[in-house]
Amino acid sequence: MKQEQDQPNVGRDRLASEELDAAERRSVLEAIKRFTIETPSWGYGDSGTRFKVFHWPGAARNLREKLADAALVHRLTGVCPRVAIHIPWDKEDDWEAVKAYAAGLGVRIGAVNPNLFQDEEYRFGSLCHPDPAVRRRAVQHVLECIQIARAVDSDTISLWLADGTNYPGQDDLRARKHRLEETLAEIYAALAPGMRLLIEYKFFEPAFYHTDLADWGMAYTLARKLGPQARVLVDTGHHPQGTNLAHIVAFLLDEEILGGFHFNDRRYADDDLIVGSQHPFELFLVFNELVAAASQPQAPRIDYMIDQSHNIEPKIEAMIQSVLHIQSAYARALLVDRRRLAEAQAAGDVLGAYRVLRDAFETDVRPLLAQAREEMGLDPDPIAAFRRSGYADEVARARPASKGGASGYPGA
Ligand code: PSV
Ligand code: MN
Ligand code: MN
Repeated sequence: MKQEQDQPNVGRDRLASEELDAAERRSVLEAIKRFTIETPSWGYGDSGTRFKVFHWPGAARNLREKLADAALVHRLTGVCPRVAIHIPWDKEDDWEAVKAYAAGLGVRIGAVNPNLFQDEEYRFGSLCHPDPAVRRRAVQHVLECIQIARAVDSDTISLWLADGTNYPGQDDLRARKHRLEETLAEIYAALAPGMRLLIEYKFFEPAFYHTDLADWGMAYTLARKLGPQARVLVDTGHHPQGTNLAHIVAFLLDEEILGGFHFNDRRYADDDLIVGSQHPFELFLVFNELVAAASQPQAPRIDYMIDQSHNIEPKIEAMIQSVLHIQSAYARALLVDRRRLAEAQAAGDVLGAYRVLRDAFETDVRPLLAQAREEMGLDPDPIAAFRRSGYADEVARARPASKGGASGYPGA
């Protein structure tokens, strides 16, 4: 087999002039500028673990404050124009006014997430509950979220279920599946034309014997049965240890059923730590699959959302840091030399192919990202700009601590 001859052990810097011509560099820069990330309202409020919710001085206490913080993240990064909301955490009476308020700040509402886990009635589940009256309540809540989405001009309902059981025999697993199919069909039928239903899965927590929507295969099956407006959402923290995320992403992309992401990182379980902070190479490999699929003629719509609830760290800065990590993984994936990769793959050059990925991963993309920001009229260093802005002190003064303000799952 042909081994690569011209690869010095020092690796190849993809940003070096002889590696990347001006047109390629320009197209990478433009892609970085176009790539947007949705931030979660619940990431701006106080949240914590089941042991303690630490108050962060100035943490947002209501939807308007969350939108204001999210708008700042957008102003500093230029790529976060949408904010996901959770209902009823973010419930308001006048959605027209919320829409106008958000627009005035330069952002808009993105995915609407129904809470199907916080009511007493949901002890044994929501859409899968054995009691039809509880299932009705859960369906009604999602239908209300569809109305809210319409009112704020959002086209996305993002559904995660806490449903499951804790003990063998607690409920009939197939009956629960049938109930879920029935309730989801009713929800799907109520979607507005063009609206998307993103189905998120998680293999454990808060239920521990079984979770009704445990993995991508179950989400895939339900989405396929429902129809083209249903898609699978991959939350990067919702898999057993050792799962190959890039493979799942490639598979779902190829089946044209991937609809979106909830980004976060973890070391043990659904830790909701800053995306890319623990496993940056894994995040890069996920983006490598996304970039490879984006060059296909029918590039799918994928919504890139952050789903993190910061416990001990400053919330706005953590959000900006998360955005920077995602951008850096994306930029590196854009730099993968796909021609050389294909050649190495065809030649059976296992380590040559690996090094093509590694070269992109090890390229320092910070100057490229700084250039993209400067071209967008932004400070090249959003963290420094945030720290200089005085916003953190300002909100710490203006927002006295509120008990049990915005909380995030779990345990808040
Ligand atoms: C559940 O763990 C989850 O990932 C869902 O996406 C919820 O919407 C979110 O966390 C709430 O924090
Ligand atoms: Mn999630
Ligand atoms: Mn989660």
